[in-house]
Amino acid sequence: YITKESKQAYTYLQHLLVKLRVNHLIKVLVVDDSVSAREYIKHLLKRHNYDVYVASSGEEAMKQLELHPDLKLIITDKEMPNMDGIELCNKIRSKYSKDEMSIIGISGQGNQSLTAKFIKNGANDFLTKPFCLEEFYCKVLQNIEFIESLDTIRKQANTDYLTGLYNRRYFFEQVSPEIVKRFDGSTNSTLAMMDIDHFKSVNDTYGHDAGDEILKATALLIQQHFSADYLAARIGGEEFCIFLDTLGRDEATLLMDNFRQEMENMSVEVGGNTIKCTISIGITHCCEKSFDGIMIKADELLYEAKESGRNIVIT
Ligand code: GH3
Ligand code: MG
Ligand code: MG
Ligand code: MG
Ligand code: MG
Repeated sequence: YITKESKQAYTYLQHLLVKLRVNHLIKVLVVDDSVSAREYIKHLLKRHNYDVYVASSGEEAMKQLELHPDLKLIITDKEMPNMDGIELCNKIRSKYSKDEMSIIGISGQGNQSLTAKFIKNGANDFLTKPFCLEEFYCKVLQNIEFIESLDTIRKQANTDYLTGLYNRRYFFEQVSPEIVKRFDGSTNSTLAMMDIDHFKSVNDTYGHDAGDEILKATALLIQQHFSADYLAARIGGEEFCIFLDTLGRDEATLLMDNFRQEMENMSVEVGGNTIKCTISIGITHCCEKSFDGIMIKADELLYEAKESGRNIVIT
């Protein structure tokens, strides 16, 4: 039974619980050659429910990083035998940039230029021992939030707002080099370019909002139809690309044709209307040398599909 006051407290607790649960997913690595220092920092982080990993040397830290490339924060001591904290920062930065993983350097008092040295070598922040707990937690949170907001921005920049699929920019900038590599003929690779048929008339008949609903439904159908090992992007208004990497030529073609059929069977209810659409598909299989070559080939086949009456897969 919740009164008005207790409701506020309840909301606050809920909010807190969400925060605590989220922290469980945030990986933090503590690097210190001293067991007591390591365990103390681990204990502090555990109190805030972070997912904590430890390393007693720079070498061990690098191994942990390989096992957990999704670490959000590394807190490292300065003085350590073999590889010190500064060298470790350098090593980490040769693999992981400042905007995907934060580093906080820790050292005892006495060396004023150490802060700058840590930052110059790739640390995001610095703590001097002995530090007060409030400062510790503030810096940990701030540096994690920095990485998380960049993750969010990156995700938004790569995602098509309407459908939630990858967008054209991600597909052309990030995925294209990978596609070219896979298209070397040694593996089965398929690139399908698809375009909804007579989509302009959907907009003209039922309105632009109804058209948007069709695009969303198409994206959902893609996500349901292709289970694993596929990449889907909306590369234009009503144009989509699917990259398949594990199926042979015939299997991939069949899968695409099944999708075409599902699209034909799909009905979308918008504002009292039942709207149906078909889709035309052009498929390139392996052995094109460049990304442009792959895309031009798929586009030509899509054009052929349109010319031969639409609602068809051409390979
Ligand atoms: P075809 O079978 O030859 O592909 O004909 P089509 O009408 O689908 O092709 P056309 O290129 O003439 O028209 C595509 C239409 O898609 C025109 C454009 O207004 C619409 N469109 C592009 N982006 C969006 C969008 O985000 N939402 C909506 N609702 N419509 C869009
Ligand atoms: Mg030490
Ligand atoms: Mg089009
Ligand atoms: Mg067109
Ligand atoms: Mg079209």
